[in-house]
Amino acid sequence: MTATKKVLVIGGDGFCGWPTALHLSELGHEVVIADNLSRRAIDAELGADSLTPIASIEDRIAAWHELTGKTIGFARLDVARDLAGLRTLMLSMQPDTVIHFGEQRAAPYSMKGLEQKVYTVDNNISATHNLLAVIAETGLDPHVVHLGTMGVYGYDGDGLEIPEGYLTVFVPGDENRMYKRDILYPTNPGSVYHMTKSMDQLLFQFYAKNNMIRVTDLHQGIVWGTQTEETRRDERLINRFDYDGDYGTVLNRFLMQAAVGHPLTVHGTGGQTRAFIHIQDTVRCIALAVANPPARDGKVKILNQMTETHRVRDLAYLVARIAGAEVALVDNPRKEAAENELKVSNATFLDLGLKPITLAEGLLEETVEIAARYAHRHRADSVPCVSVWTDAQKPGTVPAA
Ligand code: NAD
Ligand code: USQ
Repeated sequence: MTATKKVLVIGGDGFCGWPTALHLSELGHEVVIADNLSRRAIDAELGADSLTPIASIEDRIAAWHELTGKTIGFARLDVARDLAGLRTLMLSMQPDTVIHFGEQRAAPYSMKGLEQKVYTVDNNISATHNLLAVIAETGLDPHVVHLGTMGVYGYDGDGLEIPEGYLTVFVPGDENRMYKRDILYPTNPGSVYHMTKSMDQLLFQFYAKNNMIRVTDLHQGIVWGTQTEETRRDERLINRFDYDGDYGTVLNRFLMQAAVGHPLTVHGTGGQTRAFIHIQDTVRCIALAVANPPARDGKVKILNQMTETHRVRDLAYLVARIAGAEVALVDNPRKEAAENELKVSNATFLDLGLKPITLAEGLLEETVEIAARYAHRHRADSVPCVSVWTDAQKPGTVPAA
């Protein structure tokens, strides 16, 4: 039996946040979502939309109540800008756990231009810092669970297994003495978005040391899939499925492209190796993190939340084989290593009992249940990746003053 907790889910209307809120409510926790609905606003700005028809947050919550009798609270709140609102909510709710998903999470969007770079840094750093500063100032004692990213480690690996957050180094000193240090694994972000997640790590490190705030930072890989046990109970609970060039993650993009007969857009040679996790496992991992807060020892607990690694071109050929699509090698809009190796330790979640869903099991179901079923809703002009990493890749030259 799970101990019931009061859980505040910041960013609980998003792709990972919504199914997490439902799962925690299903487990008997008292859940409140705080979200400023910026993700829906960015869809409108980009002229993009979820492939799946997502209901409004009010309708989602009402449907969950109708089906289960359980209540999820909702506060429309910008945690990056409304410091007083965040403080009031925290004091009135007194959460045992705060799960922090509330950041701008698309690397291509963060590289689109001046405004998007500045917005991503302002939003993500202020959201994280406001939360930590409010906890420190009020003396509240929630366990903070943050969704970080595997991308903080960088992707120029040569096969060294990436540990869970910390690297033990030995530095030779005087008189043959060796000094041992546990340091944060050196960050090597590949986009402005990933850079904000690297900066978040320092904020967590400081507040854990200075205020003894208990923080679990989940370094998550690329999430694929759409539905979880809870979201598939009713169409009004359906999760979002991003496929556009900014927010669509690679595997979901390939599935949708195959469903509409678009060649699968492999960047460069497709030699990039990345870490992946199914959305159902995301939700399970977060429930495990909520149930297992770290000791109050001044150190952030960092877990790698991923289950498999794959090379992008292998994924493309796998999807092409299952769905009968063509593969196209397109110019890479990003600045990233053409090929990399990736080995990752995910020992903690496996030790806590996670039984991962593998690509081999889940891919066909996802193709039929979601990509093919909602293919008619896609907007063809949202498919290409138009955000580029360097000015040299942009057509035209110097912008107007
Ligand atoms: P998402 O964009 O679907 O959801 C984020 C939610 O946060 C949205 O509902 C948005 O409206 C809200 N939000 C953003 N800024 C806010 C603010 N200032 N105040 C209140 N709400 C705010 O993203 P997601 O895919 O659900 O990702 C959630 C978290 O998980 C992110 O922090 C992301 O970095 C991390 N993550 C995601 C993936 C992935 O593949 N989707 C992988 C690794 C890590
Ligand atoms: N890619 C293609 N074709 C496409 C789209 C992407 O080849 O059509 C390639 C990219 O060039 C990249 C790889 O696929 O090499 C992954 O791209 P992605 O968009 O799926 O993932 P990424 O930009 O890294 O971001 C996503 C989430 C982000 C999260 C991150 C986890 O949007 O929130 O932090 O995955 S990780 O990649 O482990 O850092």
